[in-house]
Amino acid sequence: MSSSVARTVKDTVLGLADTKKVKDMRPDIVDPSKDDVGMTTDFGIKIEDPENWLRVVRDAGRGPGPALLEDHIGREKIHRFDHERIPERVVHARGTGAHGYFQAFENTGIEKYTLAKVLTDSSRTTPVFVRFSTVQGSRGSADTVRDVRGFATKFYTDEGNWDLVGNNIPVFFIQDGIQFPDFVHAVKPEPHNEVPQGQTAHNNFWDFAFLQSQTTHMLTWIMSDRAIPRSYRMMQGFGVNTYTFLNAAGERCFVKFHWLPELGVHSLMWDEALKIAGQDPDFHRKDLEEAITNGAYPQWTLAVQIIEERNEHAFDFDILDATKTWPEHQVPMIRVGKMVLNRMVDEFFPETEQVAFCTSHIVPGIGFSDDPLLQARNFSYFDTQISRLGINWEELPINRPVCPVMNFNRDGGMRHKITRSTINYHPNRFEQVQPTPKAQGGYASHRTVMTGHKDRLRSEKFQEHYNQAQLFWNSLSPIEKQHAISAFSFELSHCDDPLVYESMSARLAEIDFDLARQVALNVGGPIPERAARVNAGNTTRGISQLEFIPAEPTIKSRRIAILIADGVDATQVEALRAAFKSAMATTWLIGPRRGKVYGAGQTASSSTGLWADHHFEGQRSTMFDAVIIPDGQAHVNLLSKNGRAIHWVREAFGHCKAIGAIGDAVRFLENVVQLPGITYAPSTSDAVVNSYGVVTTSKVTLAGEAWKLVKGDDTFL
Ligand code: HDE
Repeated sequence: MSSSVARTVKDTVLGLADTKKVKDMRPDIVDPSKDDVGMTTDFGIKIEDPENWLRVVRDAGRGPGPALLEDHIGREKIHRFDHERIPERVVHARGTGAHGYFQAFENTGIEKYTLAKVLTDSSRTTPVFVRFSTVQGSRGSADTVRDVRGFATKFYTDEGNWDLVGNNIPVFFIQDGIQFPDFVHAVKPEPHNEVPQGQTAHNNFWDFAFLQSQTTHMLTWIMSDRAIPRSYRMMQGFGVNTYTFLNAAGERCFVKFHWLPELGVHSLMWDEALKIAGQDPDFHRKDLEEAITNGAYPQWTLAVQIIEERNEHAFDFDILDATKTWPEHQVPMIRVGKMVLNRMVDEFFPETEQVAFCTSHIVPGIGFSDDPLLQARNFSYFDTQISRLGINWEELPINRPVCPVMNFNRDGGMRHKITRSTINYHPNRFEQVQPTPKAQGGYASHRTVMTGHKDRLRSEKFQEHYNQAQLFWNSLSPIEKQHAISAFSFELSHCDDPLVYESMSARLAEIDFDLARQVALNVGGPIPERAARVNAGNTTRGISQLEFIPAEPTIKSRRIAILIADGVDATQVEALRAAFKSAMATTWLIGPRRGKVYGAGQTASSSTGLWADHHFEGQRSTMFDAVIIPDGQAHVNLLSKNGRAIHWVREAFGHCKAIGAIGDAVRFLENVVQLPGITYAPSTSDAVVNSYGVVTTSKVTLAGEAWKLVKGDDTFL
């Protein structure tokens, strides 16, 4: 009964999410809450007893004897269980996904470059499925580790599936796909002891990183705050590789894809990320689910950078080199559409685990470039799906296109489709299944003249590895630089081979003298006397997270804790909750115990009281974006004697969170918690201001959303 009620609510909330893809999958959905059949085996016979194996009963007094292999029902159950696991993804094993849609903006002018209808036709809504992931850790690893995040989008277009398989960082470690297995072996847990999990902080990774100086630019990104996002919803996404667009006139240009999050780009602090990894390893997974189920649908703008074919060689870097960005001051962004995620999956395994992306899945109007990393990816993704899911993986509900599929590919393990025809080849005497001419939508590769000789090499510009690492570094704000210095120091401290940490900290002098000196001091590397190369101080746009603060900061989907104890002003708490709810933030009452907490004048015997969602230990400050302490003399007295409550607020302060106090609670902050640098509002006001934000009874402003980018006070952690 209760589950069918929950189900109805979910469907209503997500009514808008009925995209063509969601409808396409509907026949495959079974719903036990609507079951009118009862329990059956996989071959459909009704089961009478699923709890007792078939046994030999010798006589009534002695109880049952041996279990019989004959029990086909018991055997089937065990067989199915024994084979539940499939290989996890060789990289990006840990992830979560959601459904949504993409819609092109009007009048973008993008048809000048591409004939891809998904990008040019603003009247269309294209269903999407997005899977976010970490890279290094296995399926059960924690969400908040320092790592690149995968951002893979499957567009179910009317012209076939387009998979934009990107990351939250615009460059990659290596330039040529032939090195991918070496890179992945080096980054993954070491082979002798399978350590460490969900971390790059080990000898083998930094050994490879040093020996392959092409990694340098990427290293600066993963040691920045980008590698510890606050939420998947607050990350940029990048296609990374260089693709091509083809327009109706047959002209080609080069393109890079970008996702810009509506909520801005925000990160955790490192101390916070470390703690959350233990306190709630599913933090990002739950965050996505919480936002979508509350109707705060995450949204991104798709933007492209375009370089016309004639300008391919006009830059001092090779535009096909995946370790380079196209700096925004040189190549501007064109915003082409928006993506909204508005529906969680019904079941994790058949959707999120079985979704399979392929960079080789492109639609007319989009093509590849000669980027050697992309070419290798085009081979690798299809190949890995065969070992993960079998050759018929494209028939699985989550993977199959929403447009017709018709060809003579046949058979193979686990074929689902049944084709009614005497013909399974082309050409055939009945002219069944004909190719489509380009003019009517057939995919045609760009006609390109090719001459050359076979060789294994990279172009000259691929040999330059430090310019953009330095550009990135220079473009960070001072506090972002401090965070990156700490990150390099943490990682290299975990390398115990001096050859590794000494050589790598010396390499940093190629980027910046100050960076190299501070890291060397921290980790015991050789202290450089001068920079290894001149730093002219060039900067570019689109690097510092400060640039991604939304013009109108919002607390939509933010988690706000209200600290309470007995004697709190319950009416005020209710008012706070209502105000935050109307701003689409979630509020959580944190008290001395989970259960009833009584406001001034309320008693256990009356039916009044507030329900605390968690006790102070149950959910730490790390789980929230802001904390507010309401008025109430007795409650403030109780909080003042509670070490955990005091630490709660101090830790929130250390993590640069907005903290608010009302009435008597101001005294708690001032005299007991003793936070430095706070301007206490006049006693008549209900607001408290600290350098990290403003909290009033109706509003939380997270210091212009730059709140994580000031240096936290370590002494409070
Ligand atoms: Fe991947 N990558 N990759 N990768 N990658 C995989 O495919 C590979 C690269 C990315 O949520 C695998 O289905 C090669 C860059 C994401 O299911 C595998 C090379 C970027 C995901 C594979 C790269 C990515 C993967 C493992 C270098 C950012 C998760 C499982 C030539 C643009 C997709 C799978 C999901 C997954 C190969 C480099 C992003 C083995 C050979 C660059 C987001 O095929």
